[in-house]
Amino acid sequence: MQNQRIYLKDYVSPAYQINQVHLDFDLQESATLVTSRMKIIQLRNEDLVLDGEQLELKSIELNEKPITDYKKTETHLTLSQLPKEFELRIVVQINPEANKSFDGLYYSGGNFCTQCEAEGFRKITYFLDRPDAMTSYTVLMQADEKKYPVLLSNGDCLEKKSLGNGRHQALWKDPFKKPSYLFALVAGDLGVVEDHFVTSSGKNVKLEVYAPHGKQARCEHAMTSLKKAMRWDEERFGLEYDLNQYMIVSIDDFNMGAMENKGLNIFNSRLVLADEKTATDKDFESIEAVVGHEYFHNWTGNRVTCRNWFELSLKEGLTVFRDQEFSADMNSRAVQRIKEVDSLRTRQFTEDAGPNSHPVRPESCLSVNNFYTATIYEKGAEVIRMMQTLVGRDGFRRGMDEYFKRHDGHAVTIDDFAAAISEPNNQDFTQFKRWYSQAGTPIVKVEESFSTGTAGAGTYELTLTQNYSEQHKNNQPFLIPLKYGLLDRSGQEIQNGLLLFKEKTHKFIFKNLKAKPILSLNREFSAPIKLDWEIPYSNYLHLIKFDTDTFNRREAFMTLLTREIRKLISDFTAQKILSVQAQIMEAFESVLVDDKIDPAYKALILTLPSNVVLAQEEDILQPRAFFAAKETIFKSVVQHFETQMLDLYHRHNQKDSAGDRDLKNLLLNYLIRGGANSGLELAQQQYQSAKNMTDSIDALMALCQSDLQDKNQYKSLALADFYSKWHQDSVVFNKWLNAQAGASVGQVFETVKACTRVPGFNPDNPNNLYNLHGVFGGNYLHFHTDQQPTYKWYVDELLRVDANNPQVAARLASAFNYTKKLPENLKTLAQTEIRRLLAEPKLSKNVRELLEKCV
Ligand code: HT7
Ligand code: ZN
Repeated sequence: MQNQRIYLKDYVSPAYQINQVHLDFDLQESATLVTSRMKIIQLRNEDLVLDGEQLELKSIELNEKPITDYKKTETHLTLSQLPKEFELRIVVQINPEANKSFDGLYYSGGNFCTQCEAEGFRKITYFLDRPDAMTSYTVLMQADEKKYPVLLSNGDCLEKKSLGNGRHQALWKDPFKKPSYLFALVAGDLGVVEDHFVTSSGKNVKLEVYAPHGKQARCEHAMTSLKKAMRWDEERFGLEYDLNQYMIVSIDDFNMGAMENKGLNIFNSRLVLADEKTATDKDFESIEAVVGHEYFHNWTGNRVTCRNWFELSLKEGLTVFRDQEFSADMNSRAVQRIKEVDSLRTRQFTEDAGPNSHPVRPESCLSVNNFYTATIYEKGAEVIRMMQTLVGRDGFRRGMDEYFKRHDGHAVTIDDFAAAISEPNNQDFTQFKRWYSQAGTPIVKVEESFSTGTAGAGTYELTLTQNYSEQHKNNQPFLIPLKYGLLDRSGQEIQNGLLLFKEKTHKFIFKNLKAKPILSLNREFSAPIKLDWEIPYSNYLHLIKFDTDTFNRREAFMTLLTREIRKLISDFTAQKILSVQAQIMEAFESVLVDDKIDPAYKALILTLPSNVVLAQEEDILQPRAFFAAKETIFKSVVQHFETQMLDLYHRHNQKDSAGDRDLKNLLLNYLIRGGANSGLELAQQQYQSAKNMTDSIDALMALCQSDLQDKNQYKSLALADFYSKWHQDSVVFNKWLNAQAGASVGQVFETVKACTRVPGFNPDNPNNLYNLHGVFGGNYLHFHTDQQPTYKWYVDELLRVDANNPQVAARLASAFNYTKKLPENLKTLAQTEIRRLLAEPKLSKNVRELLEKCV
């Protein structure tokens, strides 16, 4: 049963409907009693099969009479010969304190809390734990009055009273039907920040952000973000909040980012708690985005939910698209789009090129928890964005209105969504929907030709061909919407528009042109594809200077750099001397000296492509070659432009925006990696004088990347200082772990192991594990080595974590995604360890499903 594959094609709707459930929690740390009273009707004459795991069954009553003729397995409870309509009362006992999976009801930092998506509710009580089973909930919880003064659940609190015996209770009712994955409960001793929001129709909504006492000041940014999100959803999509109260609770032990439980969001503390001293600019940005994301789920996910987990992208892809649009409206749209695409390329393109490639709507799985991928989320969002491009912004709004009109209160499919968008816009999405069913990143080959005519009547022919990688070679052509522009030699834009590229090969013809234009293709990254297109250096330089599309202007720089780095990688492998071509320095200069470029945008232009993105194009992953190639670029830039860079650093150091800090800290990194002693001094000064966490951690990170002779021991002093300031802070401490696990120099493996032994490190805490183990697993240079037993240590740790928390172990297992691309010696070492892991009989299906494909 445990390791059985499930298939989308096998979907059948539930045979029973639980109309109402009343849950009664008697909360005790190690022995909580959960009593459920369900009003159920039979829809088909079949057995009732309820999901339930790790539950100690105490009693079952059918219409108030105890029954004993049921079948119980480790995962299900089956009842037969039931009437058409009945009430079922089930009592179970659970142990929240012993639950280190952070799934179901668990105990963290002195608080009870829940995580039910995707299948956590079955660890709380027996139920139809599936998203298409919608039920009305009331919840009565009782707990120790002193230890747990705050008692929260979904919806409205109808009553809260003392029981006079040191315990108290609260009764909550959620007026909306919901699937079990949206259930939530919190009991604890928490501080709160309160505010309110008046909706467009005049309803006054109480807003509350809960966090440990003393951390309320760090909740203000989350609260402001929430209010912005509420207003934005009204303005952009006409969607108003529907309950009287909206609560956010910050928890330290949380497997993912946050959870959109109806009216009671539970958040990983790193995505709530922020002030200048403790959070970076990037943290502030993420908090705004994730608070928005969870809020937007109230309509896209909660009011309209998924029929089953194969349809997960229905809510996640759409909600990521909505949070990206929110961030674009709150910040710089150009910068936001570049960051989205960088993340897509780093996370999703890699996934699609690796052993765990899957379509946005997968067709089978072992563990539904493995569905929470970049493909479902980020590629899912790109597919929605393409829909908007096809029907236009107003058309998309029309479609969204139609979607809620048709499906509010229901559990539906991606096909239902696509129909709601396409039909009111008179479009046929049949071909377009291949984006949901076919995996892989299309590779579009670009060929250009120009024939000169008489008196400005030249013809430009653009031939596009769709190709797919070997593992996706059976794909049928996608409908690819490509925004484009044509520039002339003086940099003027001649025309722009949208090409609908539908066939395997298509020739687009542009007539009446004076000369061969310079093409800017896939503007704004209108389709999630790769371009197979080599253009002369001079064209890149032209686009860097003149493209009006900010995305493609940076893209030209990035492509130019990627080409150069790939050449350096191949030169390194061939043991040639590495040197950077003059045109690259010309490109750097043109950007560095251009004062008209916004600093945040300039920082993005100057950022080198990530190793994971570079690795996608290499057949064999040679960590040393990647490192050497980048080092060569850094050194060359610093040799040419150290003075200009220092000047720029100081100019932006005097200003105080996030963009100024981005640029200044990027320059600091260049100076350090480029071997400039000035960089080391600057990093030390910046660390000492930092007034905010961005400057402080970026200086520390820069010091961790330095291989300059550090006679004053700046690095170790700064690390010791940071540790002593922050090791008791559960959020900030992660930055210290991250800086060391991601370092490119020093005894990184030894340091990582030492970090697991310091006070402050919690070996069960997901954030600690992601920032230490996860970051080290992504450190090409120090993880992939035959000089030290890094793989053995990592597998030992995976086994340890998996025994308690398979979801976190599965995320950490991604370190082995590239195994098949490693050089032979490393591949053998890694696969030996992976096989040892797979031989463990108790290994979770989460980890097994991912790593089976790496050997
Ligand atoms: N919908 C939420 C998903 C989530 C989750 C899934 C599996 C295990 C733990 C989890 N915590 C949150 C988050 C979101 O996308 O909004
Ligand atoms: Zn989500």
